Amino acid sequence: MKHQNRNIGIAPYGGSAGGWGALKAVADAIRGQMSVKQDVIALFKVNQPEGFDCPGCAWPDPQHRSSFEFCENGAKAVSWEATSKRTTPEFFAAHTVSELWHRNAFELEGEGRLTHPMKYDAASDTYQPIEWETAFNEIGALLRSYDDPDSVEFYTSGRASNEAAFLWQLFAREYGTNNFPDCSNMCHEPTSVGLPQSIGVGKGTVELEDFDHCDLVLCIGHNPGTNHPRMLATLRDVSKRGKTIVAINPLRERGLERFTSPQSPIEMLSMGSTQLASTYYKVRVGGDAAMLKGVMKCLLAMHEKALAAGEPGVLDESFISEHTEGFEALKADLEATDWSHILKVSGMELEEIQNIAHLYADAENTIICYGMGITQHQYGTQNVQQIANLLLMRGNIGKRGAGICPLRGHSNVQGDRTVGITEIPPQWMLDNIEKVFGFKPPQKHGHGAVAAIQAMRDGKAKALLCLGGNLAEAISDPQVTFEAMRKLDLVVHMATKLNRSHLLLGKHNYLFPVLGRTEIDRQASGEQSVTVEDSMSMVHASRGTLKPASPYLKSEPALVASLAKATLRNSRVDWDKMIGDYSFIRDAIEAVIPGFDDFNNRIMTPGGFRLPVAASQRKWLTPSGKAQFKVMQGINEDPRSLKCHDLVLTTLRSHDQYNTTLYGLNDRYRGVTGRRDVLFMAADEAEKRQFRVGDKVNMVALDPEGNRTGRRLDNLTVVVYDMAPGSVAAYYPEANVMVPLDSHDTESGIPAYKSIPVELELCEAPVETSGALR
Ligand SMILES: Nc1nc2c(c(=O)[nH]1)N[C@H]1C(S)=C(S)[C@@H](COP(=O)(O)OP(=O)(O)OC[C@H]3O[C@@H](n4cnc5c(=O)[nH]c(N)nc54)[C@H](O)[C@@H]3O)O[C@H]1N2
Ligand SMILES: Nc1nc2c(c(=O)[nH]1)N[C@H]1C(S)=C(S)[C@@H](COP(=O)(O)OP(=O)(O)OC[C@H]3O[C@@H](n4cnc5c(=O)[nH]c(N)nc54)[C@H](O)[C@@H]3O)O[C@H]1N2
Ligand SMILES: [Mo]
Repeated sequence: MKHQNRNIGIAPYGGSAGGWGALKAVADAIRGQMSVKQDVIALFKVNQPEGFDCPGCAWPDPQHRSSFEFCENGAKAVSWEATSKRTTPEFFAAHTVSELWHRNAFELEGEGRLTHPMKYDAASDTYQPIEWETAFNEIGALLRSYDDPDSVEFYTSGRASNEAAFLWQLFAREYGTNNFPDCSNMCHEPTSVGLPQSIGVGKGTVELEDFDHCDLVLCIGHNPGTNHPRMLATLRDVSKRGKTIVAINPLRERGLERFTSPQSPIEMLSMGSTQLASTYYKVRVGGDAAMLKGVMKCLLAMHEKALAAGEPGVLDESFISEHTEGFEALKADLEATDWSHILKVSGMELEEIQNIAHLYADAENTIICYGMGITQHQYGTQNVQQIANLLLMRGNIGKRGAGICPLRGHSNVQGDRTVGITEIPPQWMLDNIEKVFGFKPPQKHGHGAVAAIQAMRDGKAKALLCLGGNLAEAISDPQVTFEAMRKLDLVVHMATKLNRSHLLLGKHNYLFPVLGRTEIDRQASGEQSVTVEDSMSMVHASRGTLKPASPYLKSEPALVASLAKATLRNSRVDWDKMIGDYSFIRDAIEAVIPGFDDFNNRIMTPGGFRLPVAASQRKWLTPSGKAQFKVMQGINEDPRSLKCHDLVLTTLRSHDQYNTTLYGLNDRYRGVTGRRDVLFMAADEAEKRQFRVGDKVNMVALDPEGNRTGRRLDNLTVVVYDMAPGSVAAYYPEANVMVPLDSHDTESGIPAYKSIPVELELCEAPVETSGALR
């Protein structure tokens, strides 16, 4: 095969997603990380009514579960947490922080679970153990010494449970700030900001059962084979019902094409598979808004043509007039957008866009799923709103089998938002906190993730407290971010495993080990459960079953409460009561956040309960009470790439990673083995530049004028891949050096990780792997 070269770890993948390959990958992961006894107990309890919620993704669980829902990447996430390896005080004593800084994510997390509370000692350049109480008192004293509560940043990663997140926001707000940078700011913020304007709620409107009744699923800009593997079982059922799945993605992703269900003995034994997407359209990176406007423009034309012929139109006019506003403005915008522009920016053929419009017009019920391919752009919010527009045109929101389905990332990122982790809190939330707890929370809006880094860069932030995550590597622009973090006075991390954020030192640094989702959490009243909310607003309980990795671990809620108690003098919150029995935290959530009525009882039901999503009932919580068609100016979701249209870079996840956590160096479905320093490009693009597979190239970022910037990633290995021309792709987080901090969505602030104008040059002689590509 022309583009094949096994010696460099690049060879096309011929199999389906799932199947025996997935079973083998799990077996390898478990052998590497877990003891056998634990793995059996752990895996069989994932996403079971009495077990723990899988930390892998936020896809919901089917109500009628098979004995366990097998998922390769869920199993990897669990075995990674339940590892028998430990990062002990002896390990820290033997390695200076400067030395550890040169290790990559794979090596750092590969050391295993953190076991003791640690504090950085500058004299020896090592982390050293510290007593919990001493650490709390020191941190409390520092936090009290700052004049301005807004100089402290409270970061949250989306793994935190509702209980931990609720206490976290309570602590920060009683302390006096709404600074809540969180991973949602880098993920589905355009959904949280864009959908309330469109349909009155910042969440998806579908339930899992809707997939049993849909006729068409459009999958735009997400990669379920890797990132939401349990979704493949749902798509397989849609396909088996004879319904249509259309994938719209710059890269051909195996997980969207063919799937072998490990739950199906017939498929497994016959080496068979189910075809998923019936049609696959390769949109250019950053071309979604153009494609969506094109589809809507086709619908308008089809509608008018049908009416002229005396046939029923394709738009749902009665829905539009009864439930929406702004249609005329949208229509005028679509009419003013010319086809040549749409085709150029989307990189698609007119017939392809027409085909999508016809499939959509023919379907009674349509669901549109989308992920980071839509949100992580400079106009990510407007992108999301174009999807809502398309659905509203045919009344596809608030009816069975139809709706909008943002695929959330972290397993509780949606729940954290629901219970108050937001830098732009609604007034009712602040009022309820005041009513329930008797202190007045700050009214001023706080910092999201980018604003928090800007505050550090500008010397305005004094402290960063992180409830999980790896902010330094997850956010854009490491050049600016790393230096910004080094200016801090106080840095506190609560984590399960060591990562590079922990090695970015301010003046006072603490690293605290926490219990993971898989572990037993015992407090004064006995073993505790926590709760999480999935992508479809289902809230359910999660209870760990494994022995904690170390006797010194604290649960996240307990740790947050200890910090709050040590910091806040005369706190109005009874922290000990809530920590003794988490059901009191849930009572407090119920009192503050609408929709959690009878919370403690309702989580006793297997599968939990669904939070109300008004738009699902066609109740539009917008100022006018109607759903809104939102006009996007122009069609370019990344205006910075307007003038230099040659090549745009997108950054994505491999099959062997969980965000900044690397389980390994393979990307099985894309045919890459043992390396991450690759650049995916279409055959045409490679040929145009006379690059061959395996060639080494340097990539340079361009500014909006098309001039070269100082941002570059050197020595990337060319991988020819079936993907849209005009686009290249590299892995996150390595490629974050290409994304400037101030390159973000103007409305939601999400970093524009997914279309960066670039230029390539052939390396004459391969240079040493660049510093950024570790
Ligand atoms: N195993 C595993 N599971 C995960 C994660 C993980 O890292 N590993 N991360 C979790 C988290 S936090 C999240 S947010 C989700 C992320 O899940 P996804 O949304 O699937 O995330 P990505 O891998 O960033 O990219 C998604 C897809 O977008 C496509 N794409 C890139 N640019 C564009 C574009 O401009 N337009 C369109 N239409 N498509 C584009 C890429 O080709 C890729 O297939 O997964 C969650 N689940
Ligand atoms: N270029 C580019 N950048 C991106 C993205 C992209 O697509 N492209 N995606 C963005 C997205 S969608 C997201 S969500 C962010 C991810 O941002 P983060 O959530 O900040 O990052 P993670 O890599 O998930 O964090 C991993 C760390 O979390 C800790 N951890 C794991 N489990 C637990 C736990 O149970 N409790 C606690 N306290 N800690 C735990 C471990 O120490 C681990 O090292 O990255 C964003 N960055
Ligand atoms: Mo995410």
